[in-house]
Amino acid sequence: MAPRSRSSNRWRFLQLAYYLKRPKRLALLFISFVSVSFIVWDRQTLTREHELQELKNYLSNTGVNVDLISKPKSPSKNSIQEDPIDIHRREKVKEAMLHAWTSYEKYAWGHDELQPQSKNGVDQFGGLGATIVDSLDTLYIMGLHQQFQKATEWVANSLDFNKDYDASVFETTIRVVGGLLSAYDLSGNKVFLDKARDIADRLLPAWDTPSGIPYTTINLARGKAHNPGWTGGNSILADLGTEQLEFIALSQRTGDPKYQKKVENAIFQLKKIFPSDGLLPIYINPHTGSKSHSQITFGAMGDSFYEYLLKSWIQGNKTEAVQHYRKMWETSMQGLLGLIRRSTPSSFAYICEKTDDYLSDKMDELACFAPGMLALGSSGYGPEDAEKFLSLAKELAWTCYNFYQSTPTKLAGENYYFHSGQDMTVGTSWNILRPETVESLMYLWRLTGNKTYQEWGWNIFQAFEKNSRIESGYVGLRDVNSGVKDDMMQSFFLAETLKYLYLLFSPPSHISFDEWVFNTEAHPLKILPRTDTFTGFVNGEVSVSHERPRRTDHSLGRKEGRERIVH
Ligand code: DMJ
Repeated sequence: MAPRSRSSNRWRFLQLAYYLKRPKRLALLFISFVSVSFIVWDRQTLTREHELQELKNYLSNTGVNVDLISKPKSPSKNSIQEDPIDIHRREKVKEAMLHAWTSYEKYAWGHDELQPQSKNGVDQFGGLGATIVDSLDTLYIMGLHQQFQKATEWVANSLDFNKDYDASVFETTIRVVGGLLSAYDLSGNKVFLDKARDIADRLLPAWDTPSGIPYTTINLARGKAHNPGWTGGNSILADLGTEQLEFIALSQRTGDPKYQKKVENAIFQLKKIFPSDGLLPIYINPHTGSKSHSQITFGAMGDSFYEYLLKSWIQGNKTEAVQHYRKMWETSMQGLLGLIRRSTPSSFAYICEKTDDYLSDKMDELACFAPGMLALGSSGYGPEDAEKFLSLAKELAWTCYNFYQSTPTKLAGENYYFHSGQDMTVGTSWNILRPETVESLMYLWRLTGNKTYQEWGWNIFQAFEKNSRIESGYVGLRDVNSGVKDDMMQSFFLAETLKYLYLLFSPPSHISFDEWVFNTEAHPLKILPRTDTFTGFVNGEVSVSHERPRRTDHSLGRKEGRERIVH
């Protein structure tokens, strides 16, 4: 008996009853607990601030002017209310980005893209470090500071555009000009703006055609532009109509209207030939400015022309100067309604392609950006049309999600055919890590608040993790039925797919639609006051009077942008 009593005596301090009988000791214990917690918390804070200060000192010593994302002064409303599942999923996506980035860093640094199986770098864009430039804003938004810093140094010291290379004007604009401008808007580091101007100046001669419709290809070192043979000498609708956001943004930030004039002139040329249903064929003749006989599609070679009509209106603050964009977009959306059919037996809505008067029951996964676009544009309509287009957006998103769900790997093929009684069947069966469906899910989730879209996005993310992740990066699939892998990590996987997924699990106020507009490569551009006015045509060219915004350009909301970053 004696030993048991000694032992219970020894542990009496751990029993609640002991303290309930001794209130003074209870009070002392409580005070000690609070003091120790405070000391530990304070030490951690000091250490973090010390690290931040060290990094700041290092940056200023190396002459790099980057604003670091500041630690929020107090937890934001959003972080308090956030769903822990969202936080967990966001972290998983961030980890995926880190895996993609470190693989690229290890095996392909400085090259355009990584071939993860061969562990090689390849230069499909002329050797402009496309993955680095495309990833800058994703790294920034995800709070991957060290990686962003290394990428910044590469841009400042190694990015060289003087390449004897025939570059795609479209790809270079959306990835490089867009990526640099977005990094500038987020960080305020002028090196990005200077580089954006350098590459844009090299692209600009592409617009020197009799009609002002740009050529699709230009030699970056020599400035010689042309259209490739396979287009029959024509320019491509999605190319010539997807440069407006970037070049307008560049004019706004430099105060030089020449960029904006070129790209807006192309739209005014299209306005002259714009049909009553707002649907243009994919080939436009740059010499005459007329349509060439070809297909109408919301997929490859047509898609982002429609996206930029809407987004140029949003970028222009929906002001009088940009009303024509909205009008053209609404006309095109009426035309889009004429391309919608529903499958049997499950009634999936899909967007047909059209040649002459013939509709073909085929839809590209690329056209899955359309649900997001429709949702984004729906609020500019009156209540009835807003409801109609939002509801179409939801239907199309369901179809696109089923492009993924209907395959054994749960990843979508490149395009789908719809046959009577069979719903959808995969046509071209590869998957190259494209973003369009998760892009639309992000828009729909933000604009409807319906968490179902997050669930769909999470399922798609898990399918990428299962099928596309390998030890040295992420690869596409040669076939979504068999799961056989390819050997390419597209830069848009880091620029778009992972960024949209990350934002799908972040509060909508992070890079909010009220302050930012995403270019077609998912690079957010800050919406600035549109200070110019369209003053008509002079010698067949658009004339705009342009005033540089009074406040320093990057100060407009840069701070707000930083405060909304999710770490
Ligand atoms: C991206 O480069 C852009 O989203 C473009 O508008 C379409 N193709 C790819 C992604 O699929």
